[in-house]
Amino acid sequence: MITMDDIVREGHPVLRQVADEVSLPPSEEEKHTLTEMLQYLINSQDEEMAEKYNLRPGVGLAAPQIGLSKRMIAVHFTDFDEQEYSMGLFNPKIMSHSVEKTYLSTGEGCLSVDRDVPGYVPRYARITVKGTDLNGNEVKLRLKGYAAIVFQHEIDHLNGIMFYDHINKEDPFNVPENAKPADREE
Ligand code: 4LI
Ligand code: NI
Repeated sequence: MITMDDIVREGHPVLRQVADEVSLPPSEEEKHTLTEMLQYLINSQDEEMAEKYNLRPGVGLAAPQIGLSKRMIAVHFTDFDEQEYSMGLFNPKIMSHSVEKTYLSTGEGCLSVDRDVPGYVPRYARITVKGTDLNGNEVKLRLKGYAAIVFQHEIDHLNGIMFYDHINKEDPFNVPENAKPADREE
């Protein structure tokens, strides 16, 4: 079982590496690891499990965050419009994106970052993502709002990018051009 002890924190070089493509079909070990990543997210959102094992809640996790430089991400959340996303993806790729941007008015957090980094993180408002799921099926997702933000945050990890790299250094709460808040109350 993955716990916070397995989560690599900022400063570790793996978080700045461009992760390797997973050669398809993925190995049983790769599928097992991605399943465990997804299970971490599920456990972290379960109050009893989170308390018992000291899990910080998350909705997304990328393989570099457990020290593995491979293009694998897991997500587990319900979007504003009640759409559920609970999946592992190998080699996720943003095929296209909107010009319009969005951001969380609350800012973003990351399991690999043990501090609050205030500011708006500009993200594309709409993206199309392709990847391969845990069953080996190719999937194509059209995402907007919160879902688009979560996938972009996780895919960034595969390219060595941290959420705060996107925050305006001079004016962290400057509303990005072309942007509307994605907002969600939690
Ligand atoms: C408990 C049980 C307020 C502050 C609101 C908590 C179940 C921030 C938001 C959760 C913020 C769940 C989240 C992310 C933010 C903030 C991630 C709480 C878990 C909200 C997820 C990857 C950015 C994703 C919305 C500095 C660990 N997650 N909140 N950002 N939730 N969660 N991110 N922002 N301000 N990070 O962090 O999983 S994309 Cl579900
Ligand atoms: Ni992160």
